[in-house]
Amino acid sequence: MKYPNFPKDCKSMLCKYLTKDVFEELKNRKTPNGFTLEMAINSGVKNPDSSIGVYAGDKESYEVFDLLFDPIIKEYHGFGKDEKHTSDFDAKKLDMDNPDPKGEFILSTRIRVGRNLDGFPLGTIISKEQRDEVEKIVSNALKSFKDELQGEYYPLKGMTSTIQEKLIKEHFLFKEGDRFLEAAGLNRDWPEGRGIFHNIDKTFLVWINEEDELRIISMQQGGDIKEVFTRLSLAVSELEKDMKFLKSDHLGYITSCPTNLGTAMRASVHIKLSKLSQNKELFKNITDKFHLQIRGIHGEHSESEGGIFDISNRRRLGVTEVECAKDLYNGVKELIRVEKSL
Ligand code: ADP
Ligand code: IOM
Repeated sequence: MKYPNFPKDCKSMLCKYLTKDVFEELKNRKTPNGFTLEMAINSGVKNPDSSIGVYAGDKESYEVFDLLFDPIIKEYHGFGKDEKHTSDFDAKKLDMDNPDPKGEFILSTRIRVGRNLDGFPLGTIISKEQRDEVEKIVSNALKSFKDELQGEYYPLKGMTSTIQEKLIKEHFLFKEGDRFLEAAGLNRDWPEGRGIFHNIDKTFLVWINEEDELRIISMQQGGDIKEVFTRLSLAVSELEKDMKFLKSDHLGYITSCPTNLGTAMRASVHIKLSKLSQNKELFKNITDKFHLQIRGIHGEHSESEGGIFDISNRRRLGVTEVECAKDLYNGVKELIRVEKSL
């Protein structure tokens, strides 16, 4: 394997941190599951417009390829090699009102966490049999969910394209054919082993075997972050009764992309900021100050439409779940304050 030929304007963290020295040091290493440097960097090599460009194959990847992952983790989360991650998913500690009580700016709120099962490699190198097994374990556990969390599992295989497209358009389902995931090995055997569980109102959803083995999601119209968080916290603790998630003291919940380590939580709102978004510098200054990320209306790598943005917490490791939700709340309060003043 040769050192990759990155284009000159490449801005991904892979381009930044895969120096020739790091490459030489790591190029012949392998995790016990057979995950190599070539596999870890393929997504960023094939897609120089990646923001990060690196994926893990298993928990061990973060140790075996530490020379590459550590600086990325440091820059993205501000989290150092000797730090310990702590969790706090206690909804009672979220002392917050609805940041947009009149519903003038926030269209909807969504909070998701990523999870992977202990005892299995990550989706980048999972075998078809293992992936099917994950689907079985998770969808069976969800069958016993009650009350508001009660719902049904819909495998992707056999779903009509009309239903699939409608679910994607309405922001409930992951998209198909993502080139970043494709190059990471995450789309192998598509659509086998993938699917979506949701309750009747589609306020509680679980994606099975996308970028992570589970994406556990709570969402609803409007800006009640606390209600969305409370539902998610309950759902995650119910799932934890039936399965063990992959985690470590240092990195928290282990995910295939280093941006999701720790809480693996992305708490977001779809928010209309018609005026503020015209002033790109001011918009960026506020989102940077409050540790927020700006995405387009159809998720990562998509564009905004009609002045509506997907705003979410950026830090996920070295902060608790409660702090992730507070990052979103504090930032959104400020964005609304400034939007109103313009
Ligand atoms: P993830 O959040 O799982 O990392 P994406 O950024 O691809 O993945 O988003 C997945 C889907 O969730 C997309 O359709 C996106 O528009 C939708 N979404 C994200 N945040 C919200 C929100 N606050 N309200 C409604 N839909 C949302
Ligand atoms: N989480 C992952 N999809 N993403 C950070 C990809 C990238 O742009 O590198």
